[in-house]
Amino acid sequence: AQDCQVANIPVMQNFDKFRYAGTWYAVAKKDPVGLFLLDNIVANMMVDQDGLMTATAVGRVIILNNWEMCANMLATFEETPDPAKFKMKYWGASAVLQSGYDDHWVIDTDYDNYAVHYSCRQVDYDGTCLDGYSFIFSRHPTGLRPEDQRIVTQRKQEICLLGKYRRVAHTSTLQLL
Ligand code: AZE
Repeated sequence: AQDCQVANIPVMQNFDKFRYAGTWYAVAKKDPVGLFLLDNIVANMMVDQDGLMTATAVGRVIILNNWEMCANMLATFEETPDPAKFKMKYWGASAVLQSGYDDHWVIDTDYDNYAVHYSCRQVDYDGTCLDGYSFIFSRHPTGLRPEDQRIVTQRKQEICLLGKYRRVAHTSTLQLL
């Protein structure tokens, strides 16, 4: 989808939510407008016996008047006709945190090393994304393996976000998950 139409963005084929389960470290992110997770972002995806996908996520945030805190987030996922495209209902363990209902698309993953996530919050009149966010996840807190970097760069380009990412630091001395 080099035309950058949200509707044409290619997602993971034959997505397997059971293999997607487990811990993912955000190694890079493209921010949306407004408040967002800053760093030390770790997501833990789960699938229960009924096949319902849920997640927890943590990350450092700064809310209101420069108040820094660890965001403990929870999410449930609704399936759509495309197995790689979910609707994510999410909320904070604390009421001061953000809650919402976002797309959660899996663009690509090998399940064992990397995953490229995408969420467009607002589609523009021309069909491109006006406001959205994306995470590059790794199974390894140390980052992506060199052999995965090439694939991830290709995917960033296909979702029209090449050059829009910041690295996500993992510097917390706390065990987050
Ligand atoms: C995500 C995947 C796993 C579950 C969740 C995710 C997203 C969380 C946020 C949290 C924002 C919090 C803010 C607090 C002030 C995609 C990592 C819930 C977007 C801004």
